[in-house]
Amino acid sequence: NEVIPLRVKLGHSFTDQKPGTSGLRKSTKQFQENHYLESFIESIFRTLPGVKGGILILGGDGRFGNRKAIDVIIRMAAAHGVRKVITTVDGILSTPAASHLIRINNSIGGIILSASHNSGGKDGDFGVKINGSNGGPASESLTNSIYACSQNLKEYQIIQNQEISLSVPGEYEIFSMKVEVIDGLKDYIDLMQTIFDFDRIGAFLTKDFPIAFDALNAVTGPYAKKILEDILGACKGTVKNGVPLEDFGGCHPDPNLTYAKELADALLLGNKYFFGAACDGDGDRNMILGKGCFVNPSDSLAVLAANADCVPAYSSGLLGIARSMPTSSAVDIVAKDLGVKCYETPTGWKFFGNLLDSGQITLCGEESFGTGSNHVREKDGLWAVLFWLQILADKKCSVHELMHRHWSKYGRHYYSRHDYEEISSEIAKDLYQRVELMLPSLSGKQFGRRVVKLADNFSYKDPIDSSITTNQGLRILLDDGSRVILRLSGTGTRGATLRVYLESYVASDGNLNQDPQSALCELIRDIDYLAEITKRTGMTSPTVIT
Ligand code: VG1
Ligand code: CO
Repeated sequence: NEVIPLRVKLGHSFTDQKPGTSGLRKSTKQFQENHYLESFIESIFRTLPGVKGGILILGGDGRFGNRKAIDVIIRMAAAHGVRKVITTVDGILSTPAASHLIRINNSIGGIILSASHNSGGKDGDFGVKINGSNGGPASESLTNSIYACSQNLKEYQIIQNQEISLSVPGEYEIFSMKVEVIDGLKDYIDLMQTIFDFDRIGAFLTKDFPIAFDALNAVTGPYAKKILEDILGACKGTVKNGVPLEDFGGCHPDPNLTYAKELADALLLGNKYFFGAACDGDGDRNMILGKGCFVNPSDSLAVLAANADCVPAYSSGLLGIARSMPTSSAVDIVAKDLGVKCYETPTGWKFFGNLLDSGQITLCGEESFGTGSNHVREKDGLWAVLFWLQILADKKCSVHELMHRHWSKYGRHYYSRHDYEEISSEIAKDLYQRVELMLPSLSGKQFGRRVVKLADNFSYKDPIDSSITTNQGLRILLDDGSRVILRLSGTGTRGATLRVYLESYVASDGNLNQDPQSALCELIRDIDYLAEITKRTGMTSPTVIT
């Protein structure tokens, strides 16, 4: 078995390898183009600090291309002098579990193969996410350097070798680099047991509290089966669609009311379950449902913060909280009540990293079904599910009751996000730029029956390293505390996606029982008028409402 390091010449450099909100995401077909993956990986290995002699964590969500990419990356890592690659059985590794492995193995970082909530398979998407040594998504400056490297890349280095087997745990050596294949579930599950009181959750689950968890044929299936069914004792069959499939069974692994419809129907229309949850492709997002009740992700963050004392790991209090800018201000009121600081960051988990690392915050979250804490440096779907179950086991009430108690204490932030997907990039750009140009003149002007207090393009100064990130979304803040925000997605792969975030607050003595879409109907109408969404896109309604 002769091992030969090769320098492979690229016919041309790839100029489109710019990572978005979360890694490089492209169609699977694009990634199948000759040398496309290798070009990006080479750029990572030339840019990431500590590659020579370092330890690298590697795995993915099991989508089509996962296995092959792991093979290529192992051989390229060997060629670049990496000391050890730690990967997992069948290459299955959720994003939060990868973050944990990076942290406990003193590694230089990790490569996670996933396009997250985007569909998978030959006709779907593939993606490569890069995480740094703190376990979190690479900073913008690092991904910019990787992108810059890829643009002029002429060749890459790889070891010619046979594939190593990922079917069972084991140790291998390739060109003096160690490859360790480990069980991708164990360390993560151990971590969960240090955070939550499993006995208490287990006792609650086995006593007349039937739940359903939908893994959407993606990465959380094996984790959820082990945790919920085997350890906590929830009945067999609690975990639906629990085997990771290369194409996610043709479904879209995005836990929301549109794409997790089966689960949503079971909870919102059916009578069988008291609690339901789903996670996305790579296991970092979560959707929480109660019987007849959908929990808005922004509210979920607020509820976790308000009830953190139910969880052993957080019982001594929270250091602080952070949310992304478009996330509703529901958690701000809780932070104020708890007497801790609440930070507002741009969209994307990488912006929480410095706050978590420096001990400024314990909890953080995004409106896009992402919640997490300082236990890892990624959002964590199953952790959020366990957090909810721990609260319910403690309060012994329904999700619906818990939400109502919360709103009658803090008031309710009616909130919704309207996504207009796959619009032509040009139309989206024009629409966005037009509103951006209007912003300076909006303040003091009428917005329907409200008045604009402030309108700007959000920028963020990191409180730890003072780095400044600009152009993070158009904000229209209104005189009654309502907000409308426009952003263009940084994770889509086809055309452009316009996101419209809508928020309106009703105090605790107001009407807390409205349907969010009707509570927000004026804002919906007024932003359509101002931004000419219908007129310019020809779409009379959003493609996804969350
Ligand atoms: C979206 C969400 C954002 C999230 C990102 C990655 O980004 O809005 O909140 O952090 O996806 O999530 P964008 O740019 O499309 O709005 V995941 O679970 O896809 O890694
Ligand atoms: Co994800």
